[in-house]
Amino acid sequence: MAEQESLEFGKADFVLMDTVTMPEFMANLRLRFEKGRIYTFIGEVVVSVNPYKNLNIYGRDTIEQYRGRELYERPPHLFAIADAAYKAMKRRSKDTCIVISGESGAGKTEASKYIMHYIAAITNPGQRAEVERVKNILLKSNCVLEAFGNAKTNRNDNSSRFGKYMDINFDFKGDPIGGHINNYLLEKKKEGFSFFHSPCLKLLFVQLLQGGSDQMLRSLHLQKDASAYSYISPGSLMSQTSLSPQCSINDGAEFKAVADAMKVIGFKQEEIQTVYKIVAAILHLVTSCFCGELQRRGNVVSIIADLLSTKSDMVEKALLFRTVATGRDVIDKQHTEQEATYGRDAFAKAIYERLFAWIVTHINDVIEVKNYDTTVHGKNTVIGVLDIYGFEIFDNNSFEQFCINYCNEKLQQLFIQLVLKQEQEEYQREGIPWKHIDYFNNQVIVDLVEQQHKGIISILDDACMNVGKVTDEMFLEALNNKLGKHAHFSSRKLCATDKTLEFDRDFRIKHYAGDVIYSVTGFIDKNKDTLFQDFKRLMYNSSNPVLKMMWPEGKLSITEVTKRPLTAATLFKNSMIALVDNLASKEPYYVRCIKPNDKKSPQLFDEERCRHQVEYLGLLENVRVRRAGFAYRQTYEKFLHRYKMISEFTWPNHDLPSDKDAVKKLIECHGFQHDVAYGKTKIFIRTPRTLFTLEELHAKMLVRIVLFLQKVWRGT
Ligand code: AOV
Ligand code: MG
Repeated sequence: MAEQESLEFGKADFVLMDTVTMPEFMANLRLRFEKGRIYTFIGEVVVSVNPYKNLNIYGRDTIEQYRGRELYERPPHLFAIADAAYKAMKRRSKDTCIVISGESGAGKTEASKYIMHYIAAITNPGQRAEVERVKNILLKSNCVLEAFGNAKTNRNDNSSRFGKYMDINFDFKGDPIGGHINNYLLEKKKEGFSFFHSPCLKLLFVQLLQGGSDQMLRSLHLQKDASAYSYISPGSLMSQTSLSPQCSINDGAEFKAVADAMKVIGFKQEEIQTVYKIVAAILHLVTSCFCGELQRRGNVVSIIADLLSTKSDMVEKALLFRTVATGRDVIDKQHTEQEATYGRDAFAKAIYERLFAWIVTHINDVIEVKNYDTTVHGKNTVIGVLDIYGFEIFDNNSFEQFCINYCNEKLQQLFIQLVLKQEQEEYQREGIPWKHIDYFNNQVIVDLVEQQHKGIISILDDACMNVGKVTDEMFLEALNNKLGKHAHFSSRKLCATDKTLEFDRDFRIKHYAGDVIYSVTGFIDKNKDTLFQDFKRLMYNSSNPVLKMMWPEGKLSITEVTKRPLTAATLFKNSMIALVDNLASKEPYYVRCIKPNDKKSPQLFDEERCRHQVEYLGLLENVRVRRAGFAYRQTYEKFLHRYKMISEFTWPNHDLPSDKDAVKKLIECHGFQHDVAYGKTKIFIRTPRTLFTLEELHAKMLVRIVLFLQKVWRGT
């Protein structure tokens, strides 16, 4: 349990509440928020409330206070959790992970950065150059990935539009020697715009226009004046990003920071050039119009061709035609205007997605652990940090929100499995008297989305199998038929009186964190995520080696492409299942982030909004399980192995009938019997303090033994 700062700041650990009730929980959370104490423990879980203001609590002096200390010795902080994960990894050679969850704008990304910052600060005391290099890249990678993958939404000004799981590898000394980043589904398009439109890219464009030198902009065929691009409305570049004047000024500096970070990471000058060429090409691409327009804008085509290092006539052909194989013949079929627009948008999206993936791969290449010999250096261990897009509800929710919210269901399920379920099951298995604590198990919603054959993703994939025939509305119809009776699914068709839903467009999922209405519009297209093969070949034939590398499958000719690729939803589902398996294989530490209000205000503690989050995150249940539970457990055998030297009854060996009896004797002779319970195979210790005392006794005894042995050797 956390050291008490002072009661004026409320309770540092919710486990210390007098009664475990919602009003008391909320009163403590509010009091601490108002006093600037944004972190509170629930045992080893950190609850964090976004302060929406800069607090002076992340500096060097604070880091020193947490370094190497036990979790409960210092006031709650992200650093305490980071240190606990680090210690577990170092002391016990355990792979650990820190899972940061909470809704959009709750403070996950900021938390992940402070955690990384802490780990970087406490490692490599010997200043080894290679370790410094790796640390530097790990830290700088954030800046680059955020520039390409974050955006302003109406929930968060710096919203992560991609999920990130970063593994940091440590050597036997506990210093970072490498890492690996996995990224998950990048949102490429916002609903409600008739042209390709990505909020992340917009920010990049603005940065580029503000920060790029005149010469650079000229080479990219861009004009410095952003208003020149306003003709790409609806939703013009500037108005939709709603950037304030201050923000625009910062974008110049931001541009430089990103360029510098790319250099530090090891991107070569030509590669950085290519990155900007691609960004510019996308901008030109989305501003190009079609058919007669395209001819008149021949200039745009040649600009795109120049930026992508390919030929104008090939770009034009890929935009206006597609190659189809009919039996043995291969013919060029001209697009309708609609097809051409679709193709162009898909192309722009795909270039952007490949660019992002390439950046991640590039970072991974330079931080990959190479030449680590475990036989010489011992085990290489890992701390994983997960920062993903939080649960979100917009006015118009589409395929991306569906994926993002499903991801949050998976993470909530993992929390339930590891913190609420397994814990209680273990007490039961061990025969420890235990009153079951109820909680809402969201597995039912996870199944609704991902179950084979019956889940929403399967139904969507089935719909996508019927090429060109099935519309979004028919997909909704299939959902209605198959899921009509599901308690967490509804649509207007099924519930005619529900006026919040559109008759033939919407369906609703009752998520663990709230009801979300999804519009089916675009589900099929986004799931199929088809890009005409012609674009892949166009890019593969680029004379720019970086671009060529991004499109390896462009090598195949039309007659060789046979396999239907997995759909976007299935790929996402598979990546989520793999992610959860990976996290479950590690020792998890949790940060549960809460968003105090929807106004980004540092003052306002919106009681209603906060209570809702406390409820759906299952925090009260977490306190109950933790409070009734035990901080530490160990098999009798292992426990004896470590502590037998602190009792005359067990040292060097005991003559009691079983290890369990020996442990009982040991515990009683130190007077800890009121703080423990004896299970079938394990001893359970309620408070960390007892364990701490046992450790002290163990350490003292070691000193005595050493002194004794020295005496023996000296023959005195
Ligand atoms: P998120 O990652 O949880 O949302 P962020 O970490 O981006 O949310 O936080 C949103 C904003 O809140 C930040 O840009 C900061 O202005 C502020 N903030 C968060 N944590 C702190 C802190 N510890 N100290 C000061 N300000 C903070 V999303 O990525 O949208 O799910 O997808
Ligand atoms: Mg984020």
